[in-house]
Amino acid sequence: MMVFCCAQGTKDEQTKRIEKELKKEKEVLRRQMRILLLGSGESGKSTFIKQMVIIHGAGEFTADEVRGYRQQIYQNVISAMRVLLDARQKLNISWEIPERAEDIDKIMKFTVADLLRGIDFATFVEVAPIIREFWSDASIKKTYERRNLFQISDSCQYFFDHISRVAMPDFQPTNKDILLCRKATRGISEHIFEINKVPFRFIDVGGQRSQRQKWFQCFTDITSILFMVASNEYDQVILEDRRTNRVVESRSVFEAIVNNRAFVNVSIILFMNKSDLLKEKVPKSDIRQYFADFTGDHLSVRDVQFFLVDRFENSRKDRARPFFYHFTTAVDTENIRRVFRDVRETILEQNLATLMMQ
Ligand SMILES: Nc1nc2c(ncn2[C@@H]2O[C@H](COP(=O)(O)OP(=O)(O)O)[C@@H](O)[C@H]2O)c(=O)[nH]1
Ligand SMILES: [Mg+2]
Repeated sequence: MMVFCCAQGTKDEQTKRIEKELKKEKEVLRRQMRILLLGSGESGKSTFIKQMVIIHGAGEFTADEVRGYRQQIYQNVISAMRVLLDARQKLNISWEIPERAEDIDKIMKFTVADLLRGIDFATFVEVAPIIREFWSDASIKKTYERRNLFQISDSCQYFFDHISRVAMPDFQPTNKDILLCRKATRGISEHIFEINKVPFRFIDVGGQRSQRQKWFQCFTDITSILFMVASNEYDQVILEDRRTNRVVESRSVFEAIVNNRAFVNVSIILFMNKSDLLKEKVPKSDIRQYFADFTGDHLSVRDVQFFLVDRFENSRKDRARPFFYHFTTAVDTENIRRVFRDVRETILEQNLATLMMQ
């Protein structure tokens, strides 16, 4: 009898302990802000996370990460030059200095598999002078001017312009280099930062069509969604089918998210990103050629920005819900510091409002 009692007592204690722990875990989950980053490929989701590392995390990247980015930058440079060489030929633009054509194979010989495996310094330093020569050729510049016709990374010009520094044996990528470096996200990665004693968990996902079925796994217990749009993409088509306008694609993804019943209590914040690149593009590329319903001054960056925001806003079925948006430049740390200060307020307020309703 005595033994039985004791066992009973132990079991009760155990149950109590488990219940207490579960409660604590629930409390943590309740307190933790779970922020899901969504948006099509190359809109700036992973760049935003890098900014969180700089602003609210360690402040800098680890030696291992920096080494990884260094190789990734070599890869970015070679990949982009391959794309330009291929496009120059397809667009039939003649070389300014025809002898340069003799070196084409030295760049085109890299296969996609080589590039995925990673490029080491010894390999890069051999091809860097050739790439610099190519970049200085008027034909490659002309090809680059027509880049909305093909698929090339937004950051390649920056790295071509800095190729001498990048090719130095002691090249250490700066934060700016790291922010501009492009690496496609596969799968799901989570990053947690404590901001003013509140834990924020950011969930970063791949954005391309093939990656989107993985998004559903992250849809539970979300506090907020940051939806990224590359606003400079209005004259480009998507990589996946090379036909659909990138903004149209992005809007239809947004429409599905914003009207999803799973998110009725989730604050959705739109980031109209790549404002710096939009400013460069607006005077060169007339938005009316791609969006016939554009009214306003096609040379005004503001008009273009608000036209794009309106297209996203009017995809919402429940217009009574608040709509939050920001014009951002994800590679600019000061801009993101400022924007995220506002966003954090919105997230916390909306979260509180939801908790009060429960
Ligand atoms: N100039 C500029 N480049 C950006 C901006 N946001 C992202 N990028 C670049 O665009 C590329 C794709 O960004 P990434 O964050 O990988 O996009 P993701 O696919 O949504 O994760 C990277 O090379 C970034 O450096 C921006 O606001 N301005
Ligand atoms: Mg990414």
